[in-house]
Amino acid sequence: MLPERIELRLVQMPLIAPFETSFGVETVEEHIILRIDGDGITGWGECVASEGPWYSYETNQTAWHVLRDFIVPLIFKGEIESPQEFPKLAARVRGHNMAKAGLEAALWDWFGKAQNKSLAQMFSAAQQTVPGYVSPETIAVGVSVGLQATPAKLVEQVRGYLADGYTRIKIKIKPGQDVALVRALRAEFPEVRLQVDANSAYSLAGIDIFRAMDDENLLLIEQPLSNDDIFQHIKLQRELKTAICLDESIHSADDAEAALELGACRIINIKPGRVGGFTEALKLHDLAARHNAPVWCGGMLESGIGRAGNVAIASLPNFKLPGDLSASRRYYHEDIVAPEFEVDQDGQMRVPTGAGIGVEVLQRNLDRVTASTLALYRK
Ligand code: OSB
Ligand code: MG
Repeated sequence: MLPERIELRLVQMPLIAPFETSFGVETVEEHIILRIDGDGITGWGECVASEGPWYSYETNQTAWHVLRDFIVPLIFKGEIESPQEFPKLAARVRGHNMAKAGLEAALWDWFGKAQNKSLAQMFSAAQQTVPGYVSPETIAVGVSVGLQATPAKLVEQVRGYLADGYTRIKIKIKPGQDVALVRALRAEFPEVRLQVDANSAYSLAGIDIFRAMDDENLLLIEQPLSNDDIFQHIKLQRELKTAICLDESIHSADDAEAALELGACRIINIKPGRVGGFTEALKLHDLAARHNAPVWCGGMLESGIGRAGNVAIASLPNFKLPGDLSASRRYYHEDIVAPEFEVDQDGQMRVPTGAGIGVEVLQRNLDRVTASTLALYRK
C-alpha cells in the first residue's frame, strides 16, 4: 500500500480522577493520535508518550519532532507491504520507541482495514507459539489504581473496582506508601488477585520492604528498582519468592531475553509503546512463551484508539495474567471511539472483531480534545 498523508494530532483528554504514581500526578492525559491515509483507506494509531519525561525519556514533543522530521519521511519513501516491515524502515532511528509504536499502530489499522481483518486476527496469525491460535471473544482485565490520600480511600476505591467486575487489582506504591497499603487491602480482600507497581522508586537498600510484602500473596512486584536496570533486579529476585515483573527496564525482546535468562524477573509487562510497536511486542510474546514466562498487557491510560490494539494483543495465548486494560469510563468521561470499552460483571472485556482496531473513531470527540494538528504529505 502507498501512504499519501500522515496526520499528527496532539490530544489532551482530562482524566475523571487524577492518576498518581511514584513519579507524579496526571490530571490530563496528553498523547499523539496518528492518522494515515492512502489507497482510499484510513488507519489510526496512538503514541503513548506523555507531557514530561517521567515514565521514560520520551515526551510528546520529542515524539512529534522525531515523527515529523525522521520517521514519517522514511514511511513516505514508497510502497509498504505489511506493518511488520515498519521496524526495518525505522531502524535507523535509535530509540524513540513510543514515537515508532504510534506510527506502526496506525499501519496495522490501515492494513487491517484493507484486508478486512481485525488486529486480533492479524496478531494471532503472526504469533508463533500456538499455531492456528484463534483469539477468545473476551479477555479478563484488571485495573491499575493510583496512590490515594489515605489507605482507607484506597480500600474504598478498590471495593468499587471489584464491584465493577475487575478480576485483578494493581496498586501503585512508593517509599512511605507501600507495605501498609498492601496490608490494608489484604485485611479487607484476603483472596483478591493483587499486585504492586513501584515505577522504579526503590533501591536495593529498601529490600526489607519487599521482604515484608513477600508473605502477602502478591501476583508480582512490578519494576521495584531503577528503570533500565537488570543487574540489581537479579539480586532482588534471588531474595524473593514473589515474582518480579519488569516494565520500564524492558525495551525489546532482547532485553526480555536477558532479563529472563539472568533471573532479573519471571514475568514481563508488555506495552507495545515501550518496546517500539506491535511487531516487537509479538516477538517478545513468543520469546517469553519459550521461556515459560507469562506476560500481561500494561497500559498508558490510552484513549480507545490505543486501547483497541492493547486488547487485541492481550488476546494472545501467552498473555496469562489480566492486563491494565480498563473500561473507557475508568479513565475518561467520553472516549474518542465507539463503542467505548466496557468491563462486564465477570471482569471480561470484548476483543473487537471489526477490521483493524475494530472501533469507530468519533471525529467530533477527537476534534474537541485536539490541541494541535500537523498534516504531512508524500512528496
Ligand atoms: O507503570 O504501568 C505503569 C500509567 C502511566 C505510566 C505508567 C504506568 C501506568 C499505569 C496505568 O499503571 C495503566 C492503565 O493504563 O490503566
Ligand atoms: Mg508499570
